[in-house]
Amino acid sequence: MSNTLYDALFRPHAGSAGTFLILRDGREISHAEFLATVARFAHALRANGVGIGDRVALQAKKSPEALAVYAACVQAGAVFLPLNTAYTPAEVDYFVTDSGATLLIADGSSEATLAPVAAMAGAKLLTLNGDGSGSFAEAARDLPDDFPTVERGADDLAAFLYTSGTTGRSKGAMLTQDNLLSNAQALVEAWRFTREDVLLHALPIFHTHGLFVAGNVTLLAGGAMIFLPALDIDDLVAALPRATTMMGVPTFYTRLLADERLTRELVSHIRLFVSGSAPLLAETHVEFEGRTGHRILERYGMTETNMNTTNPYDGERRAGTVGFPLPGVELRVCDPETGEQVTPGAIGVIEVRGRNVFKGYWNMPEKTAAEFRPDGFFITGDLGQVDADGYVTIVGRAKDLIIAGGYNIYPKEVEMLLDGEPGVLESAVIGVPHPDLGEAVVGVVTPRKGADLDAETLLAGIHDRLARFKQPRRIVIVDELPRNTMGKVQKNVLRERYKGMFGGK
Ligand code: MLC
Ligand code: AMP
Repeated sequence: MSNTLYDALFRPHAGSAGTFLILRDGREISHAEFLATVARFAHALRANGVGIGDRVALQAKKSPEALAVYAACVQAGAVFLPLNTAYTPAEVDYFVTDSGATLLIADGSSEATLAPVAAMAGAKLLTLNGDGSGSFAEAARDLPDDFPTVERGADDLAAFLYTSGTTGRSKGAMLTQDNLLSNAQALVEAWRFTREDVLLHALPIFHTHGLFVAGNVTLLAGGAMIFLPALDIDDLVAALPRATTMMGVPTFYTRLLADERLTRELVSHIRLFVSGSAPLLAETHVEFEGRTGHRILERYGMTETNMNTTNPYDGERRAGTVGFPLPGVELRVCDPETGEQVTPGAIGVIEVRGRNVFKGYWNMPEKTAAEFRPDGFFITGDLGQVDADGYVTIVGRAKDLIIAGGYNIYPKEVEMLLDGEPGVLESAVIGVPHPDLGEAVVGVVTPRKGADLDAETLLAGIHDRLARFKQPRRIVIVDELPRNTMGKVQKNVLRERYKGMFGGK
């Protein structure tokens, strides 16, 4: 039976005693061991009612077993739906209900709170803990370690990744097997990954970056990953001498730079550092080169499109740019209003087309239609320009979006909650420069007449409904919000006013 993704990423490693995962405690898991777990998990999915095309939601700590759930979904023909571990039950409720997931697998510590959520959504709930235990693992334990891979074609769905929207309602981006495979192929080629590579992996595995860019690329190349639970600089320092590559969001690099143990010697075994998911300050790029001799390779992507552009492996990696479109990716810069291509070098909205671009938003045909041009180009909402040499630079965003530490926060979602709090007339949520996270969330709130607002009460009010990383780091209470002549809140004025709040650049 052919299964586009399984055949490329997993099947080639059947029976291989080569190391796939190196864990924090030094334990190593071979490709063959990993695939045996995957097969048992695929049986467990099937035994728990997951059919072909059904959605399997996972909100679990990073572990080899959590990664195996992804692979098991591929093998069993299910659609994998990873969820940020920071999401509150209220947020998980939305994703499970909206996607119509058949099964929700969650950490044991959230079982009690998620049980009513799963019950309401008609999903079965099983557990998977960070140490690999839990009722899902238990259900799989005695099942066979080979599984008849389900036939799936290039256009079949492999994953749903939810991205928030400017309306405040999250959208399930539907990614096909070919979206994922074609992008992994392009990246392996562009970044010269081979089976000799050992990727230092400290990213979460519920997003495109850690799951598909890092995971699929390593699997396709047949290499190994030092698989760390999260970003911890002591762990990175300990692991760097054994790794050949590392991928991270810019915070990884600024935190490394803040540590005096980062030296040329420490990274002498590394051949490539990759950064993405948020803008890498040119000065970080320059400082990192000064300290280590390595020019960080910056690339640009998004959940809906996988990776779009990359700086060159061999040519000049230009600080402040995201390089060139990957082979197979068409990129153009257009006037956001007219959709006409801008003159060369001018700023406009970046649009992309190619096998990397997702199939659409789940159950949202109008939203999908609104974000594609009739000729199939996807409107990214990122503002950019292409210079005379073809390097793409991201200069801003047409979408109202904050990126903190590589996580996206849509102000609208936060504003809707703040606006619903007692005594609030209205709010504007903005991102301001932050030295560690790139941007930090700030809520600017105006009180209703006579209301006595305070920041702590407001934060407590929204606490249970919003993941912590989306919550404002600071709330400012003002009499009124600045508006233009059309009555629209001028967020640029607020961003300017509060830009020095955290001392970021
Ligand atoms: C954690 N916190 C954050 C945060 N991460 N707040 C804002 N933004 C973030 N990104 C908060 C926690 O809620 C907690 O709050 C406090 O910070 C400390 O938590 P922690 O778990 O110790 O966090 P820390 O180790 O500091 O994590 C920071 C980080 C992490 C940058 C290492 O956020 C991270 O791994 N980010 C990577 C995100 C990613 O993979 N993005 C890719 C998206 S895909 P409190 O108040 O409780 O103390 C994509 C496409 C593409 O964008 O192109 O790749
Ligand atoms: P997400 O929806 O989480 O996939 O985030 C995608 C967004 O991250 C893009 O639309 C960009 O705004 C941003 N992004 C990703 N990589 C870069 C980069 N290298 N430079 C600037 N912004 C980036």
